[in-house]
Amino acid sequence: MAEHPFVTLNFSHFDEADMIDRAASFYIEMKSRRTVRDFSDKPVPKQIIEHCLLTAGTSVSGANMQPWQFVVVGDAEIKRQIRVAAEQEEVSFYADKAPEEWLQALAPLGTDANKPFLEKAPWLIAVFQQRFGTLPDGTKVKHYYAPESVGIATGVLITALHHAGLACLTHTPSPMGFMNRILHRPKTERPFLLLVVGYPQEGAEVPDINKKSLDQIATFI
Ligand code: IYR
Repeated sequence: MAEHPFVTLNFSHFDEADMIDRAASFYIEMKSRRTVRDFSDKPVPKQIIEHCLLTAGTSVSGANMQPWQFVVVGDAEIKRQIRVAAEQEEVSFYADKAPEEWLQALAPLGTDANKPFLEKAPWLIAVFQQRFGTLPDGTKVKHYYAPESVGIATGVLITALHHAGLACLTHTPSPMGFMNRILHRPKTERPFLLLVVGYPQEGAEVPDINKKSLDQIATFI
């Protein structure tokens, strides 16, 4: 057996007409995703979250190092601690740290330092980026393209959650060092973001904002 074995690729081919339909209907499905800030406290089965995390784990990563760690919080007391710590950072962000230009950019979203969803939503998923990995023999290995890899995996996770029928919010309190402390993660893991996951509150409202057109986001040459 070769030292680094290869296996035959398992790839699904479709008719071109089917591919066009699949691409267009997936666009329609994803176009309905909105960032939600008003969550219901309705429980979400853990099994759904587990499958969405497995999907995130299929993501591409530098040298297949898979430099991510997802800490899923359903415990009310830990959620409370996260809310307290996040709101503390947010108060100083909105009152002192954020430049006027940033506050103006956020104005259409209607955000402020108050983050009740961190306690109300059934699940918080804290995403960590691992700077280093450890081989089975204990050797430390560098993770290549870790921020890119974790960003891609988080995008896949958000897509999987939406596909499963859940809403989420990408929350990025800054700085996020408290996540290591509260969730007992080592210093070698850098908090990447906090995903708030659940169902929207009945009658939830979202800002009336649009996505850029294809012409604005892509150029064919
Ligand atoms: N982290 C803050 C501010 C914030 C920043 C960006 I960029 C957003 O898109 C939304 C909010 C907060 O969560 O309120």
